[in-house]
Amino acid sequence: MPVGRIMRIIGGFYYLSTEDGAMITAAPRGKLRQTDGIVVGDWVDYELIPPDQAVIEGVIPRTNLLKRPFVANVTQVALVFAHKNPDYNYLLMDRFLVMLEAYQLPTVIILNKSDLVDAKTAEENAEPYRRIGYTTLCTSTKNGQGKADLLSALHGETTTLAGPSGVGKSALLNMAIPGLNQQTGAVSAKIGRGRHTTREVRLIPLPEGDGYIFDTPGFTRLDLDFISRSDLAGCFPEFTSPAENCRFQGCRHEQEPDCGVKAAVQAGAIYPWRYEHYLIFLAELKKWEEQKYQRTGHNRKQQRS
Ligand SMILES: Nc1nc2c(ncn2[C@@H]2O[C@H](COP(=O)(O)OP(=O)(O)OP(=O)(O)O)[C@@H](O)[C@H]2O)c(=O)[nH]1
Ligand SMILES: [Mg+2]
Ligand SMILES: [Zn+2]
Repeated sequence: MPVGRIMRIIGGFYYLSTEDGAMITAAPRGKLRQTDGIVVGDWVDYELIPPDQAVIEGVIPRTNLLKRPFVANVTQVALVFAHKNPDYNYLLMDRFLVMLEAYQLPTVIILNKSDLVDAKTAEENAEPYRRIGYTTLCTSTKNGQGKADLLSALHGETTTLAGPSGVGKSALLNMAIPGLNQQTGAVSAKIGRGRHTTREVRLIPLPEGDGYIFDTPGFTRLDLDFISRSDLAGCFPEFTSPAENCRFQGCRHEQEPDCGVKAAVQAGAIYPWRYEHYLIFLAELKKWEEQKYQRTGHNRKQQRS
């Protein structure tokens, strides 16, 4: 049976790319539809209904399935932020990074709109993340800066873009892929945020079979409620080695004495703002866990009466 890849899902229609690169529309077999089990990025078995339609018979087991963005079979994530317009926001950036670390996929950071800041500011924005160990590119779709770096980062991978609305994800794809014409939308001057121009996930093949890339809708709100408090420190890669010096196993690097992470902050080996962001997320998770506990406790009481 032939195998194809799901490139878009629009209004219940599945757009499938065949082995020879043709695009056909497909419908899932009844029982597949019920399980709601087809995601952009899936490889599927299909039966061709000539000339250009297909019935999807089954989904080939995925290597992974991300929730936000909602995509399947990814090999790396490119996190896109803008140096300016919308304002560069370290806290939101770290929030995204924590989510991506939890996915355990290689992550590249792209700081776009370099044309809107001077070279020194761009470098100051990128430097900390390079030091932490992330490959960090500075790009501009207005003057072509970083295009070669971007292409080499995408080479051979199935990359998903992630990031807030309005940072230039779709514009970057238009820069990377000749002839592509993804819609882009101006950032609102009034609220300083993107307008959610990209509405659905789309998988796009790179030229010459060089890989794939997902364009995704931006999101600005991101709750980390799917991470447990004990896993949070593991989402800050630079905490790992200092945490080996903590006196207590399971140290949360909060109030505990003889904490290796706090010592590393004091010694200047961990950026104080990264540690502050860790504490902010930790407090949020605590609140989530308490709320969840109260809800389940409440349900139990209701059941008893
Ligand atoms: N100055 C400048 N503007 C850019 C650059 N890249 C994109 N833009 C502009 O930023 C705005 C948003 O770009 P989009 O590509 O639509 O942003 P997006 O991240 O795809 O946004 P959503 O689809 O809403 O998630 C558009 O007006 C682009 O023209 C850049 O490098 N420099
Ligand atoms: Mg877009
Ligand atoms: Zn500690």
